[in-house]
Amino acid sequence: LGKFAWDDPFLLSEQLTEDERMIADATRAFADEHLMPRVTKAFAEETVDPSLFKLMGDQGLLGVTLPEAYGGIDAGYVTYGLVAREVERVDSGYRSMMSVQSSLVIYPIYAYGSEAQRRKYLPGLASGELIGCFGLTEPDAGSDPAGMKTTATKTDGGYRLNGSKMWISNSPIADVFVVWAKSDAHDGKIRGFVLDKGTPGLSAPKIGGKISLRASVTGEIVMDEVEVGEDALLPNVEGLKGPFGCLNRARYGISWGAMGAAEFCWHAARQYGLDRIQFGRPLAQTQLFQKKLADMQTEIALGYQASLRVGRLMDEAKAAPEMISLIKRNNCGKALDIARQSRDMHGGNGISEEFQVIRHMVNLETVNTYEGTHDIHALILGRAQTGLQAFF
Ligand code: TGC
Ligand code: FAD
Repeated sequence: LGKFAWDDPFLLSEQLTEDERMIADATRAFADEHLMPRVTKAFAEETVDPSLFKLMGDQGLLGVTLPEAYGGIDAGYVTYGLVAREVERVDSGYRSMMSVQSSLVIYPIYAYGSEAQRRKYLPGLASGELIGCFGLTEPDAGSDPAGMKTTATKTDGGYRLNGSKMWISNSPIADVFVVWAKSDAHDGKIRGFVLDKGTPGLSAPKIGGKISLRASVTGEIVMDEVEVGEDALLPNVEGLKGPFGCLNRARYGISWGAMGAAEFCWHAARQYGLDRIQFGRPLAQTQLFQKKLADMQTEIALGYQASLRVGRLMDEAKAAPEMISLIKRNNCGKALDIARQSRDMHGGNGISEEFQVIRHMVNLETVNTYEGTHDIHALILGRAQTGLQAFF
């Protein structure tokens, strides 16, 4: 008979390669040393430390799937997921900073960019010397990005961009802006552009007052007659499949990351229940408490197995977007439930920053919403099994 490890019920670690385990362990040590000590203050003060990008870059966390020739570590999607898990165990905002840089900025420049664009941007983005952001969402186009109003108008030597993007991670501190716009030179189709900070007409005001994801900065991108050359256009993709190709990767990483946050909350609830005595015995010795722990353990174990399966398929180029919708939706929804339960199981202490679970809980509200809301992913899965479009 096999031995049961309560904290690794399906022996996930045995399903990883030696390299995957090594990078996951190194990332956990990095997160404990560099991220955990900063997060409570960063969240409380709603400040982001841009030097974290350099630290993450030095650790190899920003270019996990990028070939070495461009500054990456060429390590595959399972590794990318494991890194997201370890970073989000500390805070969803830190994972957000990292996954935007990796999946939403480095990936489109690598996959859709010219060789000159790759050489210009990728090494700096992978090392964290440059900070990137990804502008798809607009004030009037969130779940329905096809409704975007941002335009690119052909000029003599390039394009003129007008429009605004909303809720953009990293934008106030970004050097590199990947933005999506409808281009009149391409029959009104959506095209990607790479803009540099400091270009006249380009600004990125911060959105203040967030009660969620406060350790990651979020802003707008305002483009007021921004003139760029032909070399700003991402030449190798057209239409919504451009941004969605990036989102597939980020959503997959989020499925691991959300489980990392949930895992933190589960372990915290277990420890709290062992330490806290009420009615003459540990809370963890009550049936209700144990049922909640069993539910957490079950959902997290199943969630990781599903993400691992999809990660292996991604590494074999066999993953379908609907598989990613399934795990993004499931793992974010379950993680949010687990964080709420853990908050409750901590009683009054559960609302204190010291015990951290309420920070994860409010962060996961964002994680359940961005990159396709819980319900939007249900509609993607509903369409895939009925053949019927229910978005409109
Ligand atoms: P639809 O007609 O379904 O598709 C339009 C075109 O796109 C292609 N496509 C995909 N390609 C690759 N991967 C996917 N997952 C794809 N999904 C669709 C599709 O084949 C088609 O191509 P073509 O060549 O035929 O034109 O599009 P729709 O307009 O009906 O879209 C419906 C819907 C709801 C699925 C979609 O719009 C959606 O997913 N909405 C959610 C929006 C979203 O996720 N936004 C995320 C913004 S970025 C963000 O949140 C970053 S936060 C990061 C952080 O801080 O960590
Ligand atoms: P809406 O689309 O208005 O949705 C509101 C509600 O209506 C949701 O519950 C939704 O599920 C529901 N709904 C919508 N359509 C339907 C339908 N057809 N049927 C049934 N229900 C429906 N975007 C970027 O481009 N880049 C970023 O870096 C980025 N970072 C973000 C960071 C943060 C902190 C946040 C909060 C958001 C970020 N986003 C980013 C935006 C994010 O992707 C959007 O918020 C998300 O896609 C939802 O869009 P929306 O907010 O406009 O909500």
